[in-house]
Amino acid sequence: MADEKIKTGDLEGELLTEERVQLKRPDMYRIVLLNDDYTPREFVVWVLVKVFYKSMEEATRIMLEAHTKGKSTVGVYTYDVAKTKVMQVEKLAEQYEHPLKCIMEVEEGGEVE
Ligand code: TYC
Repeated sequence: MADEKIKTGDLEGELLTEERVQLKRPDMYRIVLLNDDYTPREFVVWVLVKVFYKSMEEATRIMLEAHTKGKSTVGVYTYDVAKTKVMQVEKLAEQYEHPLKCIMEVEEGGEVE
């Protein structure tokens, strides 16, 4: 299914070239929330609800995982969505003067089967 057959150069029925193109899923970006010693827990939960549309329960779970393990996955998004959300977190953190950080990690899109 991934192998798209492309026929090119059909010249008077004599020349027929076949080319196979391997399709690749788009790269996706994992947003990872990083722990720090200063950002209040309630602020982290509030950001996760506002920016990532998490429920209070899920936001609390993610915040606690970052708090205890050092980091936690918030979600996996397309590049533009991930970039926008990271910038929104940066802006809110700066506005409220907290050192809260999240990072983007690329998840390479594999070949389509
Ligand atoms: N460790 C912070 C505190 O004790 C809370 C916190 C949790 C900060 C998760 C960042 O990603 C984070 N106030």
